[in-house]
Amino acid sequence: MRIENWLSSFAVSAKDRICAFRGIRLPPVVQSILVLAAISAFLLPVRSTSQNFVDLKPSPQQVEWQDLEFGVIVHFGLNTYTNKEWGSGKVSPSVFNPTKFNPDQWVEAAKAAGAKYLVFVAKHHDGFCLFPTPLTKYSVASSLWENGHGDVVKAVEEACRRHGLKFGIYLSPWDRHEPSYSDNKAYDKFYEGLMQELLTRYGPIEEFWLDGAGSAGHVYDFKDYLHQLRIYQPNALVFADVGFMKWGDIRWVGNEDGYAPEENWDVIDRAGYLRWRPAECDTPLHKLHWFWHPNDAQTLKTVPELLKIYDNSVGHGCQLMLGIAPDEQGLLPALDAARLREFGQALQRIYSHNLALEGVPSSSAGGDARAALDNNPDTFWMAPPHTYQASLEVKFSKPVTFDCTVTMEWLNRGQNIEAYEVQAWVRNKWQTLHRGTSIGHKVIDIFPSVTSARVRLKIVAAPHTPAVREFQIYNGHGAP
Ligand code: FUL
Repeated sequence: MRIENWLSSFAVSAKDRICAFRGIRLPPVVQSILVLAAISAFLLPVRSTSQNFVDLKPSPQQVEWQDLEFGVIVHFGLNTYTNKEWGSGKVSPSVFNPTKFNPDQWVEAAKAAGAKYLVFVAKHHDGFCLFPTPLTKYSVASSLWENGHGDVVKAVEEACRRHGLKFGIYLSPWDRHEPSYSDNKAYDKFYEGLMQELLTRYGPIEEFWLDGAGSAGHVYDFKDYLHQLRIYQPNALVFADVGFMKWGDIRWVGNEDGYAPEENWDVIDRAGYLRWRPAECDTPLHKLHWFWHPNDAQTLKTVPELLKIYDNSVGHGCQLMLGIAPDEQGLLPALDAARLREFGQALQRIYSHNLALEGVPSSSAGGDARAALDNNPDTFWMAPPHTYQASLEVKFSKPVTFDCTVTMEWLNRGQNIEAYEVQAWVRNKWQTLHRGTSIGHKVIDIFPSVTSARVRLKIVAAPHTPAVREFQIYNGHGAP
C-alpha cells in the first residue's frame, strides 16, 4: 500500500472511531482537527525524556572521589635519566637504576601537602613499563635495578596503602616504542593486556588516567578497554582529556596551569547528553616539568603560587592533581619535599580555625542551619521543599575579622545553586563581599579583610532545592 493511501484509510477509520465515541456528533472542522492530532501523535517519534542539568546526579564513586579534593601524579622512568619530558622510546632500559629508591618518602611528602590520592605513571609515552610484564621487554625487568626483579608499581602501591593514600594508575595510550603501535588491532591487544595486569595485580584503583597526548590520528578500541576496566575495577573512575572525553568519568579542565574557571559546573553536555563529569586540574610542582631534571630548582613553584593554584582548582569546585617527580636516585628532591610540606602547613594555617563555630547559626528559610555551620561536611542543611532562595547566617557575640569563606554544596542530589552572595552586616546594612554563580563541591571566596558580628551566605537562585554541607569563615588568607 502506498503511504498516502494507507494514511487516508487510517484517517477515515480514526475519524469514524472518534465520531462514534459515545455517540457524540462533532462539527466537521473539529472532527478534522481531532483526526490530524491523532495522526500526528501516531507518527511523531517517541521523544526521550528531556534532560535538565539539575536532574543529573553524581555516582557514589564520583561523590567519594570529589571529596578527596587533592591528589598527586608521579612521573618516574627513563626520562628521569635522560633530561627529557617526552622520551623517544629508543633509550635502553639499562639506564634505569635508582640507587636510593624510596616511594615511602614520596608518599610522605605528598601526604604532608595534604594529598589524599596518588596516580602513578606506569607507562609514559616512551613505552617503558615500570612493572614487569611478559608482553614487552621494554620494562623494569630489563633494567639493572634489583637485577631486573623489581616492580615499581607494586612498591608505590604498597607505600600508598601503608600511608592511607588511594592509588591510581596512568597508562599512556600513545606508545613510541611498542612495534605494534602502527597496527591498531594488534596494539589494542597489547594495551588491553597491560591494562589487565595493572587492574588485577595492584588492588583497588581509584582513578585510571587516559592521557590523549600524542594520540592524534590513532584509533583505539576504547569501548573494549573500558569494558575490561569496568569488569576488573568497577569502582575506578576514568580520567580522560579532550580527545578521549567520551570515555571518561572525570574530565580534564583544559590546561596544565591548575586553574579552573570560577563558574564551574559538574554537569556538561556530551554530544547532546548531559553527564556528571567533575574536572581535575593537573599541574606540575615544577613549572612545565612533569619529570625530574638536573639543576631545576628555579622552576619549583613557590608557596604563594601553590596557594593560588589551590584556590583556583579546589576553590573552584575541582580536583587538584599536582605533579611530583623523583630524581635519578629514586628520591623526591629535598627541596621539593620541603616545598610540599610548607604548602601543607600554609593550608593548615589558613583553614584550621573556622570562625563560624564561634557564632550562633540560623536560616531564613527553616531547616537545621547548624548542620551547615558545624565544620562537619558529613552533615548538611537543606532548604524546605520549593524554597529556592534562603540565607544561612552566623551571629557572633562580638565582631570577628575574616577574609575568606568556604562553601560546599551537598552534591548527592545534584549541583543546584546558580547564584549566591557572601555578605557581612557593616554600618547597619548588608554589604556584599563576594558575588558568585556556581558552588558545587567547594568554593573558596577571598576578599579584603572585614570585621563584623553578622555574616551570611545568601542563596540568590537555585533551580532545585538547595542543600549546603558547609559554610565556613576564615581569617589569614591575606597574611604572609
Ligand atoms: C600530558 C603528558 O604529555 C605529559 O607528559 C604529562 O604526562 C601530563 C600529565 O599529561 O598530556
